[in-house]
Amino acid sequence: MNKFFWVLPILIIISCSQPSNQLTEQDAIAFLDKVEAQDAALGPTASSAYWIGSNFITYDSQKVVADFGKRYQLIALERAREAATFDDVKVSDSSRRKLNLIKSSFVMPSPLDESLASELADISTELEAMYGSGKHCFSASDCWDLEAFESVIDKSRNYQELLKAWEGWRNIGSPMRDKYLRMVEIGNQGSKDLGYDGLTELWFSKYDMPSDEFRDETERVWQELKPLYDSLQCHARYELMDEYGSDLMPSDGTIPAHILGNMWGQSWANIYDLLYEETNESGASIDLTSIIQEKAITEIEMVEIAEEFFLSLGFQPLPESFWKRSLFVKPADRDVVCHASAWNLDSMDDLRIKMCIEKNAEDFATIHHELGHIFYYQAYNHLPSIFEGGANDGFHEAVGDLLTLSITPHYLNQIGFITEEEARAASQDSIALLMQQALDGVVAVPWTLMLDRWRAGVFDGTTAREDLNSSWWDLRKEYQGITSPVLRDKDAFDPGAKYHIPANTPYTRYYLARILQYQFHESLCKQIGHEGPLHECSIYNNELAGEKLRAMLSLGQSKDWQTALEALTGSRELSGKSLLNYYQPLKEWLDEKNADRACGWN
Ligand code: X8Z
Ligand code: ZN
Repeated sequence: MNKFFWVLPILIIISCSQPSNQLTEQDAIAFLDKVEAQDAALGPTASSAYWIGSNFITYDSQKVVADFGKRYQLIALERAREAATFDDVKVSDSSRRKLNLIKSSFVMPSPLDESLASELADISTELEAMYGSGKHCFSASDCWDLEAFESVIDKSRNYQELLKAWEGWRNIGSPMRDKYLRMVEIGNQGSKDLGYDGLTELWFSKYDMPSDEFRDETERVWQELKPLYDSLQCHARYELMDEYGSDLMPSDGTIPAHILGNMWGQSWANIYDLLYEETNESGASIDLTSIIQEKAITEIEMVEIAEEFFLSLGFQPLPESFWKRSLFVKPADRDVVCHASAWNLDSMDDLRIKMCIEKNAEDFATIHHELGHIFYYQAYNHLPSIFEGGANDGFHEAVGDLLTLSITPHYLNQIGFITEEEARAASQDSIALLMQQALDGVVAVPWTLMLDRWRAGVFDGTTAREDLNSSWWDLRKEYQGITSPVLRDKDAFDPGAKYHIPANTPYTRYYLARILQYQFHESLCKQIGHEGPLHECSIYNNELAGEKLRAMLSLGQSKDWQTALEALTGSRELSGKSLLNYYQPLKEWLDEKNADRACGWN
């Protein structure tokens, strides 16, 4: 055949289609401008609707939230579709990043279908409200909410009383089960429509690398940290065995989940006395909860103290509206989502936190955590709205946590919490301080990793419907060496008793934060010339540390996270080394303690 016969028609098609509808970089810029304008117009009202929905859980507020949820979902899906039309158009790096962010900015997408979007919004809204207003009644006049159950779990040393509270709260999970599964079904369909394999791929594709590679990275770092966690788990198990007796301890090397001083066993700070003080007669440990209570520091003062830390680094004071519009104390007369959160309502300076603060050390740390989000917002709110976000979600979670590493005895003396004498005594006992930090920071590592491992299995179908709860406990055992104290009912849904499951908040972010906070800390401490052990370094009052931190925060999500990490630390890699360096003295102490113990679980 004459070659011109088939070449010619193609040339004609190409030349005909060009002038009328080929997209250009100008079109992409116009589209991105439209998205920005839409965000500015719709964002603040939607945020107010969500704020009301979380602050006043009522029939009507949930209707409004579900309606906004549906409408926003449809808008975002239309945008993602339009963004994809620029896939082959040559645009600047910055526009390309914006287009990619628009295509992947979903947590639980529905298909582009009014009725499925509506069903999904109804279910998600209902699940979060079920958690927020969750109560378990032992009798008609004896109903307990999460905070009531936590007041037992956090403090009691009575095995049976603890068990009753632990099981009591988990009753709220089972009614969520079928709704959760339906939500996942719709979310998977929506993810496929967006070009992903499903929700798992969507969730793990947000880290500037292919999802499989990211998963391997998280696993690599976990293998670095596991020996430290394992030695802490072993020590905890032996000390708890002393407290509760070996009859009550499982023989497989694990710890029952309800005696760790926390509803989910995710921080063991409340059993610090059992794990350190009782056996070491140091007497010099700092009990922040007692200090806060003895000094009669109010909830708002706790927030002011945390704000002052940020101001000492050169951040701008929080606006008047923050103090007026935030929720600091649990209201007595209505249901609210008490789980702490930070809000950026108008991408300018309407910044708020919502928290049911209790006067204790745990909430003092959580306040720093929340203000970390707030000052991140403040640092990047000058950027185009598409770039308003953390370098990745782990960075957003790590900022406030970074500061908690600087709450050293010397810092506590500087802010008048303890005397110079007490600070000196506390500094003598570095294991006490490291143990207190580890019961939060090290304990969180496997927990924050296993939670999304569970979700990944549910999302991609490798976990069968009937194994939903047993796979949760398999993973808790595998990663944390923690087991359920009782056989769980066949329709139990224990993941539902943890906020982030019904609320669909991805959790790998906290895993990343737990690692990044030490990378940030070690690097800043070096840059400000700190010499000596890392746990003695505080960046409080250090302008240079503040500048370095702000330089990274103000990038928002305009650059990949590796570039942001490099800006602060000089390294582009997630690494467990800084965490291990920080806890090195504790690891040695634990190894000595555990020398003759049978560690590990099967
Ligand atoms: O959910 C939170 C914050 C809000 S972003 C209070 N955190 C995780 C949790 O409570 O489970 C902080 C630590 C981990
Ligand atoms: Zn957070």
